[in-house]
Amino acid sequence: MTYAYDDQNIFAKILRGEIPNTTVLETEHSLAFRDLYPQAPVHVLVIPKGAYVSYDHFASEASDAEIVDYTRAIAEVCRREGVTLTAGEGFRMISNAGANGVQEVPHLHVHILGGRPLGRMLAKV
Ligand code: DGP
Repeated sequence: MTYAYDDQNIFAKILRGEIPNTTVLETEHSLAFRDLYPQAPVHVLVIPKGAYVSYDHFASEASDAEIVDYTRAIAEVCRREGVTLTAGEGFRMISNAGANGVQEVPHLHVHILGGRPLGRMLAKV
């Protein structure tokens, strides 16, 4: 079973320069930009430039270079946004996948949220 990637998703369009974004960081294999509908004072999305749907897709099929670049990009975004434990008050990372994860955009993205206390991880439903 292979992962199906839809290259018409909104983040693929951002990567192709078809839709504008507010970039926080760009590296060889990754792009970080501000979420259009921020849910906290800091709300940055970090995506790999490769065509990966979800974190498990990326973690199983990306090259070592892509994985290192992406992981370091996340650390650099945390540093630039002032939410690290060395300089700030912490953050939450979320990566939604598929229907149960309520993923709206089918290109891997990690949300980095911070700048205020974020409450418990999951609301009771
Ligand atoms: P998720 O549910 O995890 O797939 O979250 C998708 C996020 O993407 C959501 O927080 C809103 C954000 N988003 C949707 N469209 C755009 C867009 O065109 N630009 C930016 N910057 N963010 C977007």
